[in-house]
Amino acid sequence: MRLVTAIHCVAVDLGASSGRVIVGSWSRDQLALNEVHRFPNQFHSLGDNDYWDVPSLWSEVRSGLLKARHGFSRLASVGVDTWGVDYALVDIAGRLVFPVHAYRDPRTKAGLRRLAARGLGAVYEETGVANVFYNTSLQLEETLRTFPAIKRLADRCLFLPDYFNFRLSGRMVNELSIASTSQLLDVSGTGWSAAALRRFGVPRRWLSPPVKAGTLLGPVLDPLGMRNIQVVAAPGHDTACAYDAMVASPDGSDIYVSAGTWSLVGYESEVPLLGRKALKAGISNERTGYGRYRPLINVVGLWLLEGLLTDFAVRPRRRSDWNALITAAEGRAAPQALLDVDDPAFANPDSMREAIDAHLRNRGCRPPSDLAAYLRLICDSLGRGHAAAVDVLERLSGRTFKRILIVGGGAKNRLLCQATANASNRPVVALTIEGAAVGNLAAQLIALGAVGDLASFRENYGRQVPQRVYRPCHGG
Ligand code: LFR
Repeated sequence: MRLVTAIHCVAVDLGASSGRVIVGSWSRDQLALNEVHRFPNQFHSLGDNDYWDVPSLWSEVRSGLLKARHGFSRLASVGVDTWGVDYALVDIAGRLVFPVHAYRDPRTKAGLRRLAARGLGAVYEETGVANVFYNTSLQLEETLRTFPAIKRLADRCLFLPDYFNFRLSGRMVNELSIASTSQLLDVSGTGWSAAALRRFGVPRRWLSPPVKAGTLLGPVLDPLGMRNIQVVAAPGHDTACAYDAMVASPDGSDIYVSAGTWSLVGYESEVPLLGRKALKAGISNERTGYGRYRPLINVVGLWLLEGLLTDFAVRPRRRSDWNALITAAEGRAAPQALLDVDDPAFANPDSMREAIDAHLRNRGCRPPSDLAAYLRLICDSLGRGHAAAVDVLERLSGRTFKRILIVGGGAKNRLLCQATANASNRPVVALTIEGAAVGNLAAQLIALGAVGDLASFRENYGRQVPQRVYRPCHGG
């Protein structure tokens, strides 16, 4: 259908470091984006634990929706995506019965050690998801062990996008892509894994059979004053949305990097990538909102830079400030040694600068002298981390990846894109778009019947999306 009058949809895209509300207007097979609201996000530490400020997030979602309604007289729908794995435990009325922990909370480390002692292979065979300390599986296990009464108090486990969908529509559902980040979904179907639920002690009644992206959840609830807006279950996982925005070659020869707080390096497939080698390489077989597989590797990502900016007490705001910092970093000498981006010391340190300095000193290297030199070190190290992930995915899948497509904040960082091209010896195509929001909007447009399917969305969107190609260059 070639719409002439525009259809306006709202994407609520919540990231671990920032959130945004974007109106997408689709007409004549073109998507125009309008960011109406953006806000910082972070978790808060209290004692030994880390928590999300859910009421504030909800208040930002509402502010964004009000701004969207103010700017656009007819909004057709809204969809929500967030980072993976985190969840809210609620009673039957949707009231929070437990604080919402942030995934970097170290509370699950003992659980991961216990799991490792029993052998990590079984849970990987069941779920296809790599064993990392922040998986929902281990988080729920820790809560149930520490507070057994929670079993009675909670009626439902809603992943964060599910929870915001519930606040908007009153419907409690678990969406497939976000469910697939939990390490509780059966890798061979689209339902929950009975073995994994048993293993982690998670009550079956807390979860409902996952719905696919595009499910209509009903109109926005009355108190929000937007009754004519449909709530659509977008792919709830931001990475699934970002992958949907990849205007990839249909022959499957592209590999993706969604470069934000994390760098998620992966591809789409009809089949999961399993086995001992995949387990060892830390490959997670997450799902698209439509049921396909996204075998991917989590690389630490621009979280390294986030932490450093906090340590240096600077935060470039405008594009020009970022450009100045990147130009300074480009002028720095190549680092003596690169960071091993798999070092768990970078997961949630008190000071990222100290963690990086200690990591370098342990290897007999001097730490960088200023922020620009740290940025150079981070980009070169992430470039090598991306390349290593691409190589292992290529080797284990038996595919050939000719190009790397990058979306997210990292796509705007030319130093990172060039370092990735150089280290991987492949062209890097940077799509300087809000990838997650675009994939979220695509799901809404498909659900509303304005676009046939994801393939036709990508084909149309590919003609308009700004792309910059970085070619490998080893000239120093
Ligand atoms: C990226 C992301 C990753 C997930 C991590 C933790 O925002 O969603 O895909 O592994 O956050 O949830």
